[in-house]
Amino acid sequence: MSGRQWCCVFYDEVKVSFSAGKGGDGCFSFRRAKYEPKGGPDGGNGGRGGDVHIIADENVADLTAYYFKPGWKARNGEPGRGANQYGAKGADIELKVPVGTVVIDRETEAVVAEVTEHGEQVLLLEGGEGGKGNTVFKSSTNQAPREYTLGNAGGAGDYRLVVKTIADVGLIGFPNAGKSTLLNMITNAHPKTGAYPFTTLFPTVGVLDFPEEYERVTVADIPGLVEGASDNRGLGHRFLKHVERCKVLLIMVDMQGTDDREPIGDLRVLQNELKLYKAALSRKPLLVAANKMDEPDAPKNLKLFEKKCKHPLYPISCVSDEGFDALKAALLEAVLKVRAEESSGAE
Ligand SMILES: Nc1nc2c(ncn2[C@@H]2O[C@H](COP(=O)(O)OP(=O)(O)OP(=O)(O)O)[C@@H](O)[C@H]2O)c(=O)[nH]1
Ligand SMILES: [Mg+2]
Repeated sequence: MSGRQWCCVFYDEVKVSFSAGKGGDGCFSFRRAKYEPKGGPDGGNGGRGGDVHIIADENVADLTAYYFKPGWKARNGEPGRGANQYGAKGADIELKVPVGTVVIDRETEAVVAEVTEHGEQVLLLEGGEGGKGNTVFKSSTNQAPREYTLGNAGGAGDYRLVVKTIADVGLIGFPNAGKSTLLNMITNAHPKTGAYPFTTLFPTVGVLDFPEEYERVTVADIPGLVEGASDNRGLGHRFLKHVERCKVLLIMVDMQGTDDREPIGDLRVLQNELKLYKAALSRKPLLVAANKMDEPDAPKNLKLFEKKCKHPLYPISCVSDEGFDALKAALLEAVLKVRAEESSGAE
């Protein structure tokens, strides 16, 4: 469930149980006043139970709060009282979750809610209706009703909360390919980089600015994949869910072939992992960045790679920032194309 980076733990999937508040019971009461022996019914209605809302908040980074406190309950409605006093409504709870959170019912595995924009709110569970006090049952033929009803139970459920990162571009590659280095250089994000595998242990999203075009493209650095990731090897497929919503995929390959790796083999393995995880991922527009072009073996490897790579290819170096402009322009173009397709499809 978690990855360690420095002292931080990142939770992007947790099991929780939520319940809305029970409605307050209706009140059974008759007015009692001096010189008024048959005061008539005055039992008030119970208040509604509190609702459970999910609200997307961009300031919430992950689901840690729900890992440590998996059970949440809205307040019950207050019971009605004599003198026709209605019970107060139970307070709602607004559960703040990261943007991109999906709520899955653990019993049916159905997606019951999803929040994809900051501030988006979904009513997940409704509080129970309050019971009716005996005043409600008064009629011309029933002046002294003895009926009243109890409050209804509120909704409840066991869920799985899953965060799926929302970014335009998903940056994928083997550990050490230089993904985080690129994100550090071209976006405002600063994920940790290092000359050892699995430096990055959770997805980081950076914003790539295009001031002249008045455009912005978000790029998610996905922790290094390895062969068998879709089968849960390495950091496993748990991070592949973070590319499901990306519009465009950018695979980064180490063109130096560090540690005797073969660049074209790396590309094939990564593409295969995406396909094994979900066939739909392999239908997304795919660009390839050939990184570490400053290294001695890179030009020779690139020549072979170019012949076999069937996707738009951008040789770059994060040491000299060679090729960045072409790569950035290509990313913008690919993202704008998908955005246009999506908005024409939505019309
Ligand atoms: N020579 C050279 N080294 C690079 C280049 N880009 C990144 N590196 C180095 O490669 C190593 C790995 O870089 P990271 O950015 O941490 O790699 P990553 O793909 O994020 O790795 P994980 O987080 O483990 O998946 C670091 O030592 C970087 O300095 C490059 O263009 N040229
Ligand atoms: Mg990294």
